[in-house]
Amino acid sequence: MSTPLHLIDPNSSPVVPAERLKMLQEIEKKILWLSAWMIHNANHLRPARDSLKVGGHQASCASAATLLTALYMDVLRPEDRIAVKPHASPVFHSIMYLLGRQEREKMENFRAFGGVQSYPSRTKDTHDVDFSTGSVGLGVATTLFASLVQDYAHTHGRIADGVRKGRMVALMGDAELDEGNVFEALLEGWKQRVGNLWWIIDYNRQSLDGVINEFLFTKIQDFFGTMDWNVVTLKYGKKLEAAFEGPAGEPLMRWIDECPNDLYSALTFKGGPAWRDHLKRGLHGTSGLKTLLDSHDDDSLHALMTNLAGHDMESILEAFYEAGDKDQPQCFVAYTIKGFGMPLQGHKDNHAGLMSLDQMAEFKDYMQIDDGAEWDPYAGLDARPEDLANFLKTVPFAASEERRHIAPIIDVPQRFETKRTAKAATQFAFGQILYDIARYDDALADAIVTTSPDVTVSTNLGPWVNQKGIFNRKERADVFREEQVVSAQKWVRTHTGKHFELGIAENNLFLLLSAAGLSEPLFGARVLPVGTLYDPFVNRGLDSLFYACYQDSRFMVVGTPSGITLAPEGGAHQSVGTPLVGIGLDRLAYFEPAFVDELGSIMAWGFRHMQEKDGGSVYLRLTTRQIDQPQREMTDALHDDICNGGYWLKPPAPDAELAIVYTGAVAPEAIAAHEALLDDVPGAGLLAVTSPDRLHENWMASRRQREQGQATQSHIDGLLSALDPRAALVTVLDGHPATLSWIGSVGRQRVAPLGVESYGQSGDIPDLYKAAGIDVDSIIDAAASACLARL
Ligand SMILES: Cc1ncc(C[n+]2csc(CCOP(=O)(O)OP(=O)(O)O)c2C)c(N)n1
Ligand SMILES: [Mg+2]
Repeated sequence: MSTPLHLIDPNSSPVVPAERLKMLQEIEKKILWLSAWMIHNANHLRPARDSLKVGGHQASCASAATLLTALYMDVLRPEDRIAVKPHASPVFHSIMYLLGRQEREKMENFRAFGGVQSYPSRTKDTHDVDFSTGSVGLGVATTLFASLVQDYAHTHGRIADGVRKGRMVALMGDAELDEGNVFEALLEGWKQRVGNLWWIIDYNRQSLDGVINEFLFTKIQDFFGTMDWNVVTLKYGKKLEAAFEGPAGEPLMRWIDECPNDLYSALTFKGGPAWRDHLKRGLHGTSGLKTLLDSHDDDSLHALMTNLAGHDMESILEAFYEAGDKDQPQCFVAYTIKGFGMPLQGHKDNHAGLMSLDQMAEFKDYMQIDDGAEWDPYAGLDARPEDLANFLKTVPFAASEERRHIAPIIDVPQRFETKRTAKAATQFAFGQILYDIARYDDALADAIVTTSPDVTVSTNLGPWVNQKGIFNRKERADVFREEQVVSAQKWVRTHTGKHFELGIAENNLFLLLSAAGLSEPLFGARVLPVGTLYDPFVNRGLDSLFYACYQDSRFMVVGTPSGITLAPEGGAHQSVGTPLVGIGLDRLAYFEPAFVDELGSIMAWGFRHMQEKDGGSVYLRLTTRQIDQPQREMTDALHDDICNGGYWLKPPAPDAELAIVYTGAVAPEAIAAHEALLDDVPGAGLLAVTSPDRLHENWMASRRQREQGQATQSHIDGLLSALDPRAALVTVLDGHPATLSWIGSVGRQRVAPLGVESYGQSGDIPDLYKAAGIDVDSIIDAAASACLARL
């Protein structure tokens, strides 16, 4: 190689010097090989210990190999962030391997414990994954919200020194466009005027089961065009473009344009002779056809007919450099072939298809890889190892060793003060705490960003928004205010506002929280995101919530109002299973306080937990029910107990025979039942559980520690040790009874679990609590039966 390698001047033509192009094509070959081999090795050469197939997607990798090579080996810079389509994980890791950022051992352990993950994972892969992918559509949409978050962090001066603004990029499968969340995000992006974003569609016209309608691309152009995106179609590679200028060029182009996707795929699978045969029949009598066909042998005819732009390095680079850093979202429709270059190419069943041993032998031969050289980065290439090594050293993406940033911790008071009123509801206290933070206007207020999917006012974020304003890339005045229309809400939209006003799409809420909760590692910006929604609609965005936690994003989500306690609102607005979501979801700490002073402790703990290395996100399940508040001093011990998940509101007498264990809005019923029972069961205890999740997690952790010989006692073990071992427990909450019933297993005590198992009926609290069996009488009855049963 004589030409020095250098960064490309986008104004020069050709976009990339010939020698560089050649090297990129060699690297592409190597990446295609390594990804296919990684999957083959896992399926055929690694000893199996169970009857499950390992799997992997060789054909999906092949269709994305050129695009990802172009991106990582040439176009991307360290500050750019990319979501790679799930099934191209082996391609991504092969690229990292060539860049010296992935170990061979992990590649050999693809899909095994501790090895390369089936789908790129921020938390389980150890190398440079920007956004996890897996559940199709979510990674794509996250890039849109990450772009908005990056803009937010910039306009608010929160980006760490020396961190440069990057492009947000998604390399997506075409079938990801079937996911509704992608379109929810598109519309929101339009409203928020998102600018810096590339979505590159690997347009192989195949999904898992089938071949996609030939006119999908017209709809893509329409959708994206309507949302003010620039759509770039990458259809023909350079060879085909040249052929269109030659003999029978125009008819050839028409023939390809009109060729149904399934026929094109079938011919791609069959190869040169089939192309020749169909062209002869389809273009019979066309002048120049014979010259065209005679100038190609079968292999070169096949190469010509499959020369789509998504596999043509030069065409791809031209398009990417043309897009540059434009502040308008770019959609690239890159025509590709699923299984390109492999014996599987074009076959409609190739999604999870794996090359057989014979096919792999043929492919290996074609790639010129010798036995034993399968993992060798240099084997089989038409490039000298030292030239390749030198090239890899100059790859712009790899210029920076560390792409994950750290931001300073924001101080949070031990707890927030709440108003001392006789009656209060946790939802209103939540709004008041945020309002107070806004008024203090300190570093904590600066770090908090809020968002809500069209329920800002009804979840009590209004006072915060009035203080801090709405963020939008395009400033807009509050017309109602200017026109002196009296309203409690001030809706001015500015670059410096601190609330993202979202439309009603819970997927968007969780994806925005997910992106904002990654702003420390992605942008070096400490941002503490707080989102609110009606608790039942946690279910609507559940996959995105799981996805956000899987990425270890850090946020606080408030589900309010919740349960059947929202009574007359009734029907589908009642949430029953969300406490179980709170318990079941890793990296999410679920709390359901009854009293507002508890919330003051929990929110402060939450903002700290969101910043801790081994911390996580926080889910608060709140209510609009106003209940009597205890007039008490918040001691440090009580504060700690609240944050650890529970405390004795009425401690039991020594060896008491009964305890009522409650969570959340049913506190008045639990208190009343407890008082009523004291005559018959003197010394009965009343246990307030502020976080069934924290109690459970801590109990499980201490069990594991005990099994390893450590002397520990979990918080719930400690609390229950005050009771007689044969005591009865009545557990009660406005949610599924399984949320608390496990507490009986802690000390092997008899449990009467009360809670809500069905929903959908309007009513008032007395009627609904009675129907669900969580009213005072039901608690007393359950206690009586449980006490009798233990005799
Ligand atoms: C939400 C979700 N549903 C289903 C799947 C299973 N699945 C994995 S890939 C795939 C089809 C993907 O097709 P496409 O996006 O076109 O990818 P490519 O053709 O590039 O492999 C499906 C249905 C999934 N991963 N996520
Ligand atoms: Mg596809």
